[in-house]
Amino acid sequence: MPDMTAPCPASPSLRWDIFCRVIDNYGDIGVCWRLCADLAQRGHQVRLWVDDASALDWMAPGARQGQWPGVQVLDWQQSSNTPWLHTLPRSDVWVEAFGCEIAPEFIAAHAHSTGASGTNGTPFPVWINLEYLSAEAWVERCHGLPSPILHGPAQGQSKYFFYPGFTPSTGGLLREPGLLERRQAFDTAARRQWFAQHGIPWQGERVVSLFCYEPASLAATLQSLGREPSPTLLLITPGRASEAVRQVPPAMLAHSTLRLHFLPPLSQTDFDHLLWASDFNAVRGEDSVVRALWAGQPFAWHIYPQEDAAHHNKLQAFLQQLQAPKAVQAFHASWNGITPQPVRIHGCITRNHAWKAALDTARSTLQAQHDLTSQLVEFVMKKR
Ligand code: TRH
Repeated sequence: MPDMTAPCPASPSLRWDIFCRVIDNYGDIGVCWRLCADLAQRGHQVRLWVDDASALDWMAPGARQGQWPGVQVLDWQQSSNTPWLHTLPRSDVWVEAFGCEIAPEFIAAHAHSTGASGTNGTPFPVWINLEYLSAEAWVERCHGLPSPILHGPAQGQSKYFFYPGFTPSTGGLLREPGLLERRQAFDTAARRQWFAQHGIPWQGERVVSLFCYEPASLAATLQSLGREPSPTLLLITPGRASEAVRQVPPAMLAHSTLRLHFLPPLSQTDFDHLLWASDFNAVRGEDSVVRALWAGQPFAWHIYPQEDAAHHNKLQAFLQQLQAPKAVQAFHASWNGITPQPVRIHGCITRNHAWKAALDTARSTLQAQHDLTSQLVEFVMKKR
C-alpha cells in the first residue's frame, strides 16, 4: 500500500503566483501563508501577492523581509504595475484564494508574454480558484470544475475550482510533510519546556486554549468549567477571544477553579505548539480547525458566521463528517449561538472520551488521504 502520508511522487519545481486579499480576521492570510510555506518546503518558487501582509510579522516572522527561502511577499498594488510585471519571470500557476480576483493588468501582462492560448510556445499558467473549506456534500461535485474565461486578455482559458475537503474526491487538507511526526514527538517534556519558554504558569492542571470570536455561551461555559473540582488553566489568544473573555462578568468567575492566562500573538509554528500542548482546544475559522484536527486533542469549533446563516449547514456537515457524539453536537449548537440550549461541558470539554475516540478515527481516515498541497501540484501537472 502506498504511503499516503508522504507527499505525492516528486514533481518538478514550479513557479507560483498566489493572490490573497485579507477580508477580516486572519484566515485568508493564514491559509495562504501555510500553502506558500508548504510549496516552498517542497522546492517550489512562490510569489505571494497580498493587500495586507501585516499579520505575517507575528504569524511568520521574517516573511516580509524575504527570510523564508522560496517565498517572496509582494504588495498587491504591484500586481498592476505593468512595466515592472514585464521584468518578472513567468509563472506556471496562478492561485486566486477565496474568490479574490487577479488584477486585469497582471493577466494582460502574462497573456502578452505567453499568448492567451500559449501560442508563443510557453503554456498559459494553470489558473486555480482556491475555495473555502467545507464538509458539505456539494464540494465533491464542484471540486476541479473548470470555469471558462469568456472576456479579456485570457479569453479562451479556464480557471479551475479547487475545493479543500475531507474526502478523497475533494482537494484535501493542508498537511505539510513531517507535521504528524513532529506532533508525535511533542511529548510531556517538550510540552513542559514549551510552557516554560512562553512564560506560561502551568501547574500540571488541565489546559484549555481559546481562539474564538464571541461565542454565545462563553460566559456560561467558563462558569461551568470553573465549577469543576479539577482546575483548568485557560490560555487565551489575543484579539477577539481576549476581548470576549474580558466581557465576562467577574462574578461568574468568582471562587472558580479556572485560571486565566492571556497570550501574545504567536507564530503559526507556535500556534501549533499551543494546540499540541493543550488538553482541549477551542478554535475558530478555517485554518485553526484543521490544525486542531492534526493536533489530535478534543476541540470545539467556533465557525465563521455568515449573514445568511449558511454556516449552520456547514457546521452540521463538519460534525457529521467527524461522527461527533450528541453531547458534542449540543455543545457546538450553544457555542455557536444556533440554539439557546443550556451549556453542558461534559462530553465535549470534560469527560470527552467518546469525542476523542471519534476524532482519532476521523484523523486516521484523513491521514490516509493525500494532503492539499500534494493534490494541488498533481492537479496542476495534469492540466499543463
Ligand atoms: O482568523 P480566523 O477567524 O479567519 C477567518 C476564517 O478562516 C474564515 O473561515 C474566513 O472566512 C475569514 O477568516 C475571512 O481563523 P483561522 O482561519 O483559524 O485563521 C487564524 C490564523 O491565525 C491561523 O493561520 C492561525 C493563526 N494564528 C497564529 O499564527 N498565531 C496566533 O497567535 C493566533 C491566535 C492565530
